[in-house]
Amino acid sequence: MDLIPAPSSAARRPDEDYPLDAATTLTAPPALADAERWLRATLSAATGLPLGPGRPGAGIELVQDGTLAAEAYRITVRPGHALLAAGGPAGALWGAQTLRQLLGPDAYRRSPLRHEGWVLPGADIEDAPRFGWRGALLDVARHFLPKADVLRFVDLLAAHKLNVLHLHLTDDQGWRVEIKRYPRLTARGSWRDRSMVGYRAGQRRDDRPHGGFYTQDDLREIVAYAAARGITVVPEIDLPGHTQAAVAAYPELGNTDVVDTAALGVWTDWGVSHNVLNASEETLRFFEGVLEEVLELFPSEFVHLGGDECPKEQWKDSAAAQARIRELGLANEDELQSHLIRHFDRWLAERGRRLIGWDEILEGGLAPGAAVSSWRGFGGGIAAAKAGHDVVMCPEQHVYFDHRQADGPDEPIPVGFVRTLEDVYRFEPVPKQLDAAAARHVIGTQANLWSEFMDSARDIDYRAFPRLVAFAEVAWSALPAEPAERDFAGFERRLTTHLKALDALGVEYRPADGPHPW
Ligand code: TNX
Repeated sequence: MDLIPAPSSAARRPDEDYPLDAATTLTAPPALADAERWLRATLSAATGLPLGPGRPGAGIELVQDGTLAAEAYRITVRPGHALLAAGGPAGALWGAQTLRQLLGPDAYRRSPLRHEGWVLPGADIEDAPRFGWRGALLDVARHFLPKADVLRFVDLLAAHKLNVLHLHLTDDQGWRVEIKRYPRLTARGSWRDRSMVGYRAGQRRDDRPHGGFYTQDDLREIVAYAAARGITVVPEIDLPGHTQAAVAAYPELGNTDVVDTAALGVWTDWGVSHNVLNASEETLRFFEGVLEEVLELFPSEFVHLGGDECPKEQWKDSAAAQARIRELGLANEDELQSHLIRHFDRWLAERGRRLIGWDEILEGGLAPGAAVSSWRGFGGGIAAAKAGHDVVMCPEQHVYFDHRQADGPDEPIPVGFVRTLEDVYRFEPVPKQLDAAAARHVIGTQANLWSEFMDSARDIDYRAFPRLVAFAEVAWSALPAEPAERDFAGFERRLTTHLKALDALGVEYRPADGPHPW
């Protein structure tokens, strides 16, 4: 049956196949309407079968089973009846994805190649995820990704049972979220003079302007579309560094006693800009205003406030920043950053949300309720988990998919570490240094797609796939904790079938025998 990610258990019953036809029905209780709607729309487009409404006990039937966890499901396929029992709406959506996979690669097309021969193989499947946070980050700040491509990426995440889309919405090089009370953030902050793909890697330098942003309605649509597929969208508003686009739009946010921020544009270089936020009360109020609108758009429990790579030079040189440090009774610039993060940690907690930030937020003292995205290796995540903070493991050495996946000269842009498909398959998110209690704080894992060197959905497909398939199995399935004991050859065999599904979906993954001419 070649299922990916591998389910907890699956037994094939060759004598119990269920051939589908025009009379096959699809039934579900109202609580599982999202899964029912997705399954009917997707499978009827691919097979041409109408899958009209039916009655319990026959056809494809979705039911809720209170004994299962919310994301867990069980599938029993017998002639004339395919029963999908799920703990809750999410479990039903993951089970629905498995039903599509059981029908084979052609079930991933959007128009039928044939109208007959659709067979659900007789089977007993039980399944539940290992981690509750199975994420992918899209960096839509360095290069804007049009809404239609984001929605397509959501479908691809769902197809792999990944359940968190972390949207990196703001950075030095662009501000991508409409904020009604501060229109210049997008009017000025969403465009820059150069697109810069390949700049520094020396391959392609493009002096065309680049930009774009999502309206609030676009984001509401993305959030709802993702939710109907089991995916939570976690927004990131990066601060106090990675903020030159915001400072260019509103110069009073910067360190005006050190640089002429009114003369700044949106940054047209990679790396980290020194033009960071000032830490005044006015700046805190400004970002509270931003976040009020962000909270209205994104119902996620977690809100990501970045906190990474904030150069402190301007704060060292700024009389205003030094006065602020004294006024607050702080020791240094690191503590000033910590003060900002703690402020927003409290602010979010008062509104029933939780702050998550990159592991730099550990420096200068971590806000009490904050969770950490551990990106500079495992160290930050280990320290945070031991201190009782929740952690999402996304070490750059393992799951940065902007990094190249082979060491040949033909790879499109040779940046970062080489991380092959096999490396990703052998990535273990829970470090051995954690005892059982601390390990429970590793709430999940995430693959990050930074977009300095990607300016299209094609580029993202190439970098993300097939590694995201291996990552999905790491995040979902109960693989041996010891990476060497994982059956990579078995995964590769199942992947052969799955790549046909990706072909049917139109995903331009990196072929095993090397890149296409670039
Ligand atoms: C580090 S991960 C960054 C990003 C870059 C990425 C490039 C993190 C918190 N910061 O800003 O895009 O490396 O791989």
